[in-house]
Amino acid sequence: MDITLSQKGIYQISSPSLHHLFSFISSRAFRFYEDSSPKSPCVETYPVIEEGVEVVQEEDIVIFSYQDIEVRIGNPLTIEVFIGGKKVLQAEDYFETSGDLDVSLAEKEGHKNKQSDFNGGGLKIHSRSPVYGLGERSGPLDKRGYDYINWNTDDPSAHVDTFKSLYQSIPFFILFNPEISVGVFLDNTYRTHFDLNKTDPSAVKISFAKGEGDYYFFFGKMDEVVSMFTSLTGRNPLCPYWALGAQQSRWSYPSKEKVDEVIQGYRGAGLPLSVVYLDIDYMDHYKDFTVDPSKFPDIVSWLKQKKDEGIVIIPIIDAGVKAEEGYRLYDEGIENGYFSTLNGEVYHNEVWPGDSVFPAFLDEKVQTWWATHIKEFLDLGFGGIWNDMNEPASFKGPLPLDVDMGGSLHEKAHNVYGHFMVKAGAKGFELAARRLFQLTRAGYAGTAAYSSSWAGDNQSIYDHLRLSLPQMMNMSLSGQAYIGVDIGGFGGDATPELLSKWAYASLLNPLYRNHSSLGTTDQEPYLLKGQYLEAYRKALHFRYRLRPALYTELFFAEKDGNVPLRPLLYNYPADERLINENTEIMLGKDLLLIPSLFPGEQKRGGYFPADFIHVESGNLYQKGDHIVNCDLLTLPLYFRKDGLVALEDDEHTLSLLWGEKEGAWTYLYEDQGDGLDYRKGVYNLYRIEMKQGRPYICYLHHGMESRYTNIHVNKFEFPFLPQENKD
Ligand code: MIG
Repeated sequence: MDITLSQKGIYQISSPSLHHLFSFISSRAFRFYEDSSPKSPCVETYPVIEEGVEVVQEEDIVIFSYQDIEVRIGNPLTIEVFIGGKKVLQAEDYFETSGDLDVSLAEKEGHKNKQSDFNGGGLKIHSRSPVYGLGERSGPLDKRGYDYINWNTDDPSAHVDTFKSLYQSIPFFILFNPEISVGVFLDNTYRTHFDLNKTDPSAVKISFAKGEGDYYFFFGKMDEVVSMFTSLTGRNPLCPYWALGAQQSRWSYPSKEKVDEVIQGYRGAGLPLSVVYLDIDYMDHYKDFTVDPSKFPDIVSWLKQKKDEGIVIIPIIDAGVKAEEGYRLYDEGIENGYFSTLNGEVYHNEVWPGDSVFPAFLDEKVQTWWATHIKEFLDLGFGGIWNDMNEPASFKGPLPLDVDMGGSLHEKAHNVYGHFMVKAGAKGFELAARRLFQLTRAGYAGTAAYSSSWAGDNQSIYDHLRLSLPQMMNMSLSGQAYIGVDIGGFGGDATPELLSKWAYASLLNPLYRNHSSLGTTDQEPYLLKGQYLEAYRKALHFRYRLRPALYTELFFAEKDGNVPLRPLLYNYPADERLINENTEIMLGKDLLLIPSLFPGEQKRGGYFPADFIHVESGNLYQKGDHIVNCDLLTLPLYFRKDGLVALEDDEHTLSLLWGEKEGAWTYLYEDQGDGLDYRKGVYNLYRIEMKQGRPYICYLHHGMESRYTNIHVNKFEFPFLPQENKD
């Protein structure tokens, strides 16, 4: 084994089996990677520790130490990590094998073969710890016992627990420990396979089909691990304030009359609304960056009119571009060689517009070109961009693995195709000098820096209502702050009960969007009747009040890598009861949602990790198990008795949820709601603290006149009567 200093702080380890580089990023993070690792799609630069690293070489082992962390790398490959003398990680080289059973007959009968193509390399980590992260997945919060494949996949059938892939691939997970959790990020964009204590209950095995083992390890409390991961890979920039309001979508609202009808429907039913999406049918023959003038005549003045009415319109943009001479985007792309190629010829497949080609998004020139079109489209008056079909999805079979997507073949580019599409899109927002607001279906680690995500095509089934909680929590723990699912479910027909329960269960999701597929029953909330309408309205009204809390959480998500939507364990890591709590979710440190997830349910078990107060009744629930109301007309939301939550009653009035704890405090962030001036300091950040029954407001940053002129304590529409819970 040979150790040399390759660059300042970066050590080369060479032996017949090792050709790796090592560097500390901090005393709680390091990178260990093959020296042939390519440029990362998401990690730009990071601080390499140059001073204070000690390197000791023994026969077949090298020991790197820095402050209280010690990393021992052995040959053949083993990795052991000690912090303060305590072992926190043990791993070794791993090659997934194919097994030697002949599976050909079983395959003929239709059984899937279990042979592995993940024999490019990998790592076996000795661990029995709960596992979180991995981005958007089906299955429970704690991923132990499951295995997942990182390969962005558009599968419209109902996502069930055994699905191995969905639209996004974030090859990052957290091995939870209340003191020192371990974050592992394999920055390899080829197909990768993560077996989380499935075939071996004492090990997590990660392997890749091709490419290099490029690993980052992070150590610390769960919140610190996520924050280190996002500081490396990128964070959601703060969304505009309107993005926290109600959003309505459908495949499709085919004309401006229909959109106006939806807006009127909301208004007429006393439901607030902020955003309406235009799905593919607004386009002229599904051509990106076109608007069908027969359906949306004079789009610019219509968009202006909507804006004045307080409604933001967001169009969908698909990855596949119609192959049609005379269509500007196609012609420009052909002329400049901007489309993906196979054997030197532009590659064609089929998507919505029919014969289609695929921008070579991995090429920077293509990104710049795409950005100019995004800018032009935004300039018409659209408020954001909804990116779809960017796995990329295609109708005539998957794209061959050797399609060149911009200097990178499909097998390597696949998992980052959507990532680079939205990176290009984000450049378009910069050109237009607009605050970023994009949604994307596909993504990789770090995609959050360019786009927010929704969880794709769920269905109008209770299973998916239940899935939404662990799915959001794991996406959150994978570094995605602004996320949501289609409220009411996309595929299938939502019953009124399911729809209104979904409105409650999504209350804390930053993205609050009702969306539904072509051919399904209409599920706009104003079509609901009686108690279902009342329930949805109640959810929406409270949601609007929650916006300051959501905004503040999202501000800190960008600034510090705070996780807005949280599993309860994030706030209460010592409480083992919470390791696989799939039916409750928190926003920040003080808000807890315990929604109904079953039809017909009126009451359910609720576990309170501390003393909480129901926001409507004022009932106090002491730490522990309780039976709570979750009928249609009860808001299933609680706030921490010792905490403080700032709600917005109207544009100028804040009201505080306060459980009468002296010294309870919260931060509050406020800015102009849109635009980029907040980056130049035009914002306010307050710390509000309760002292002797009164709120004391301390400016941490004072950059503009506050729009809040009134502040009430405990005064909001609902009666607030702190009292012992009698249930
Ligand atoms: O597969 O544009 O996930 O939200 O409505 C259909 C039509 C293509 C998939 C998206 C969905 C959207 C739909 N799209």
